[in-house]
Amino acid sequence: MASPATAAVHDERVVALIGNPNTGKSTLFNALTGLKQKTANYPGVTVERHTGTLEHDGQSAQLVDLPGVYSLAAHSPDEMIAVDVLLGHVEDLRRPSVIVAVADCTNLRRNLFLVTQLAELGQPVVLALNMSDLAEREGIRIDHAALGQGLGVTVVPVAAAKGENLDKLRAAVFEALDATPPEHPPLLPEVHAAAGELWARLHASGSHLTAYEVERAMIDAGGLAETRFGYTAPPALITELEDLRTRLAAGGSLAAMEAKARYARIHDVVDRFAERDERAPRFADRLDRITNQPLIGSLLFLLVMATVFQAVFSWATPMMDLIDGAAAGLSQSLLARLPPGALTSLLVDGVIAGVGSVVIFLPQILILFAFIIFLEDSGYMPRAAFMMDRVMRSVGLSGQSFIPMLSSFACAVPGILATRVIPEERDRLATIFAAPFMTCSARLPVYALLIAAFVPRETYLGGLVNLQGLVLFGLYMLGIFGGILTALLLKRTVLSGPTPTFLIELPPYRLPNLRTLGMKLLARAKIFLVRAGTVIFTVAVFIWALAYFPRPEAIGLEFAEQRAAVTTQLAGDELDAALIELEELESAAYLEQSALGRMGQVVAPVFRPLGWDWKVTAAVIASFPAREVVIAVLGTIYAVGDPEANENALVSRLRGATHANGEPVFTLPMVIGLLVFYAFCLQCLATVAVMARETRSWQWPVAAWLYMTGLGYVGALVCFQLLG
Ligand SMILES: Nc1nc2c(ncn2[C@@H]2O[C@H](COP(=O)(O)OP(=O)(O)OP(=O)(O)O)[C@@H](O)[C@H]2O)c(=O)[nH]1
Ligand SMILES: [Mg+2]
Repeated sequence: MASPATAAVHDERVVALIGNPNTGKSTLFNALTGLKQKTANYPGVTVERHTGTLEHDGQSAQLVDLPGVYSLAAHSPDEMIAVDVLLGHVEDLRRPSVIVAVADCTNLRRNLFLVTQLAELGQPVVLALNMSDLAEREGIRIDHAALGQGLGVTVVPVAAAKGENLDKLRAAVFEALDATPPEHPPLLPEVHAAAGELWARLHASGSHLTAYEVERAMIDAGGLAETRFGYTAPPALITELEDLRTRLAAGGSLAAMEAKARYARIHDVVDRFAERDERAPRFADRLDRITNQPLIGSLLFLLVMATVFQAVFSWATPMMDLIDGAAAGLSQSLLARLPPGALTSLLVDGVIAGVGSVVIFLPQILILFAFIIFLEDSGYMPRAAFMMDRVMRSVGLSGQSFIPMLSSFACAVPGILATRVIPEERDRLATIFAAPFMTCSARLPVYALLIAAFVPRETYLGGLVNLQGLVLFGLYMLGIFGGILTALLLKRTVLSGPTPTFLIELPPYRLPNLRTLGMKLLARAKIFLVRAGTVIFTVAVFIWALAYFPRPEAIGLEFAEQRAAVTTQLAGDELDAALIELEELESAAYLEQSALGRMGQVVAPVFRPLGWDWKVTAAVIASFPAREVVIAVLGTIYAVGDPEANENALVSRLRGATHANGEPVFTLPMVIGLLVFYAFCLQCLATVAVMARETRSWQWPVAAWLYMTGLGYVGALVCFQLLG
């Protein structure tokens, strides 16, 4: 029973974007559809398929962005996705009617390996020669029409990052939709003929594999196609495939024969229709040589990291003061205009104090992301991974685990998705476990708040290094060590296996495009603010209600009596001081009797050994779904408990918080313990969910949650008890 709407979606023709990794497929996808898939200057950024709509002259088609592949012989999960989409093996997506092959024109010969394979699939191919803006600088000249003729495809030069020539590409794609592709003579005629015969018999036995897949199964020994063949073919045909392969390869391998024949054809075409000047080594090449030296590279890496943390504190302050001032001004004017009562408290203590205390961290988050985006787009990421390969090897992993871990500094969710490029399941699981230890951008506000409140603002080396930045750096290191040691533990026990090899193509260094950087930052700011306006807003209001109600009448009556008593006994300044103290005591009494207060006091004993009072306990527990919520909750709890709501920022409220006996709650050992707790604990529902999806189990995420929460508790306990 398909409704007209779903029928329309099914009928829409599919256009697939495919090419080598890092050739700009996602950049092109974004430019053509207006969507915002992640792009960066290293291979393996896209690991899933994404769909959008391609429109031209009133026509439309479904455009699919795919993970990069070097050839149609798939080995890792992300490559399998790409090949399956091309062959039409995905349930809710028709087989592509047109293939848009994206190639980097500065690396033509290697890119054409895949392109010539694609041309043999039988669908029309449009070759988008991307990065054409760099061609001139690199001394490259291509005769596009002739190249297209030679390859049997339509060639359109484009510059996806600059949006150049996209209309021509659109026109070529829609023209190809209705065209019949030219015939391509088989590259290895004998193999092709043998595969055709084998397929005819396989088909008769009821298998749905295509002749092309049988040919690939024959050529790519040990690849995905052979595995598939093994699933569907009767044993006699499996033996026959192996016999045919041995006979046709004549002592070598069919894959090598294919490569030789293919490259001969490619060289022939490229030699005739493309030219490249000899060029002097560019600045980027020289930079590459320097940064790839182990010692200089490592020092540079540390320097880059240290700069980020300095910047997070020193550059953000003016902006943060501005937001802080605006929030304070807003609460003051509300307090002055509205009568005291539940509504005023909701707005001032719930919304402004709760959401405001999170929003204030926007500048710091943006500075962090500006650095991350710069590192990703410049091409530094895979180099860092390459350098860390040795370190990772010592724990049984390799540099391939490092990029997912670095991505987790933004957020563990894309970090865990990025592990799809890891072929071996054991290594992938160990990396998935390590990823949530990396300090994500949601931990940053928590660290920044506690550091700003309890670490003195001291600078050394003439203002070059500040203590707060140093402590933040230490916390990031703590996360890295926690993650790496966890991976080591796993690789030595349940996930033991050989250390993987690591191969990654180093992209050229590029100066990131300012417009792209700005757009990505804007997208980040939007994500952060939308989160503050929805999830955090809801939690803040909910927690405010729990902290505000019920309000027993007895408390009001008791304090009214006391107020009357002091008014008769005291006068002048003494009276004012006494009244203020009474007001504070009254707020505290209400808070303690509130629903939140009572619940907090029930759970508090569990966390008392860590030096936490019930308010901290309540805030930490409320932040299990999303860790940055702790700030909103602390903001609300301390605002409800503090009648001077107008000018006390959360930082000074935390400094003044005391236990019932008058001792300060936030002592240094307690704060260090709390920081360690946040460094280790898995307080993120989204991460747990993505772990479940990617491991296709509940055991792994549950184990990770118990392990990380336990580690956080013990870490905080040890800090408080040993340092206290
Ligand atoms: N100079 C220049 N850079 C480009 C162009 N198109 C893309 N880039 C850059 O190339 C890098 C790779 O772009 P992506 O779109 O992530 O590449 P991809 O092919 O999707 O990569 P994977 O998903 O890893 O396979 C990014 O840093 C882009 O900014 C272009 O036309 N000119
Ligand atoms: Mg991509």
